[in-house]
Amino acid sequence: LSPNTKIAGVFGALMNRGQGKEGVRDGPNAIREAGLLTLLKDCGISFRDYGDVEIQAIASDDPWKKVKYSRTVAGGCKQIADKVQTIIRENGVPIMLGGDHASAIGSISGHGLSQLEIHGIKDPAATAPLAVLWIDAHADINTPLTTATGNLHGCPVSFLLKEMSPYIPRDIPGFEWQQPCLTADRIAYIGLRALDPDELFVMDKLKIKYFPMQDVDKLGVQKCVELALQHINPNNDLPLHLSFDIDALDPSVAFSTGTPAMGGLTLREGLQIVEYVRSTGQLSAMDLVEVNPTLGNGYQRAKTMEAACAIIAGALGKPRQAIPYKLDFDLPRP
Ligand code: B3U
Ligand code: MN
Ligand code: MN
Repeated sequence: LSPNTKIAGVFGALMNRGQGKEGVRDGPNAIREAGLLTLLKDCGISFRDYGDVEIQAIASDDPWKKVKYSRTVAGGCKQIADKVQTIIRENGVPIMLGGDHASAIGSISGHGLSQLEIHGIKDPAATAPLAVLWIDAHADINTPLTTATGNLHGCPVSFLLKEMSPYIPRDIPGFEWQQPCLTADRIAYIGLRALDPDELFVMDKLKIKYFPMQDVDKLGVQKCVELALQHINPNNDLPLHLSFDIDALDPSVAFSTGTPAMGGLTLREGLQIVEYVRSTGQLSAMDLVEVNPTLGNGYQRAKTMEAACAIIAGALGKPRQAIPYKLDFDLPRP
């Protein structure tokens, strides 16, 4: 939160129709119950809780080809985009608690529209001055025509990229409001390890920068995040959107998520990423998604919530060694 006047605008996105496990709508409140807001407060991080974006279930929402619940997901994403714009207008840094990752169509579209507004760009189809760092086991770049599962949480990036618009059907119900706001050189990934072959094809074709787990092992996570940000934000002058899928973390620390994938980031690597992002001073919005408190046992649930809170707090400036001491603090004297 670079300019001191900005405060974190936390909100829940109760999106659960981008995939099949409905309990992900309980993610935001589980993260709050695990003490996120107290943790931020103890660290001196100013925030406001903007409450939840409820997703209206559309009664007749039959599949469009394979794609499930497009009207419900698209309508929810529109509400999320509006919420993000409101928070940014109030000089906040939106922190979206998810909810499944389809919600990022909303948060990033809203962030893009806000940046156009800030720069006085009238054309809503213009490319937004914005860079996106996507931390995930998955690339979420399937199209409505390539998705094998029909789950929209596996598709958000294809909706957001200009280069992908020829491959996105215009008649997919509900998405009439949505326009791609990013180019492929403004997004990078870290943590990948469970891509579909079509996704890898698209990423290579569009020359998207990505650091799968092999690269994290070879280069170290610090180098990966430096190179990723250098690529998407070479002058460090663009606002950054950090989209963090909790399944990027290894299931040993974040089991309570719909599609865990073995061999993921340690919590330390996750923290190193968000702390580096924070150090750029450019963090302008963040998603922490795919937390599903109905999955796993009590221990796994508690670990996942703790990890989610730590990742958010780290991105907002919580130092790892201790919560900060007050400037007027002194040791008690006998
Ligand atoms: N690529 C698969 C699986 C998946 C994507 N995102 C998650 N899982 N979390 C799909 O459904 O498109
Ligand atoms: Mn994801
Ligand atoms: Mn994922």
